Amino acid sequence: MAALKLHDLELSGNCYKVRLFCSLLGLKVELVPVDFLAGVHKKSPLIEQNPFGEIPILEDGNFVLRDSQAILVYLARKHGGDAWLPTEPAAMAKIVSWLMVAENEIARGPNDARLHDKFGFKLDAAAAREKGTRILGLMEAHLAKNKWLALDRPTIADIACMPYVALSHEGGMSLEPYPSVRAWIGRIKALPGFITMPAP
Ligand SMILES: N[C@@H](CCC(=O)N[C@@H](CS)C(=O)NCC(=O)O)C(=O)O
Repeated sequence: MAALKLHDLELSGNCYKVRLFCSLLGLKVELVPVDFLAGVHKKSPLIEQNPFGEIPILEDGNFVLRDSQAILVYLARKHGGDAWLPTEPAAMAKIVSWLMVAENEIARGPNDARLHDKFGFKLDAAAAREKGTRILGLMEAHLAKNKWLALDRPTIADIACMPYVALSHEGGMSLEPYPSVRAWIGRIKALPGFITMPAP
């Protein structure tokens, strides 16, 4: 049995980034599907594991961790040495700056637009698409000059930011105007161990 257990939702980009990173690291992880529509993540026992009422939740033995970015940090440092999250101050800070983008601009942009369009969440879709357009433009400019987001190699910055950017079309935002962003997604897809998100 795998030591790692992930409380998971197939269509969640936040869960997918954890599944993807486990695969890139060659880690076995037991997936525990959460009945999201039934609100299982809002009830005991999951609500005790994550009082925020959200998934993903990772269990590593007795250690329980919420938040996809925090989970990437944990797995990178526990299993990846310096490859995906080095501790050299400048490198680490650059990576963290992109983890913040995943949680802020991307979450409130393409992710919110998708939640509205695909899952019927009551969100301001126009505002989400405006934020989405801004961050996609910023990423396009950055990736026109850089192969990867934070360092000259893939890091957890790329894994944290990619899923909801790649799913932008599900929130009514085409990636057509962003060739460097599309090329970057292609480079992530070419990494050994890459797995896709299941088709909806
Ligand atoms: N910051 C968290 C956000 C997690 C999150 O929003 N998860 C969604 C699923 S993708 C969720 O569980 N939402 C609770 C709900 O809408 O009831 C992370 O990165 O893991």
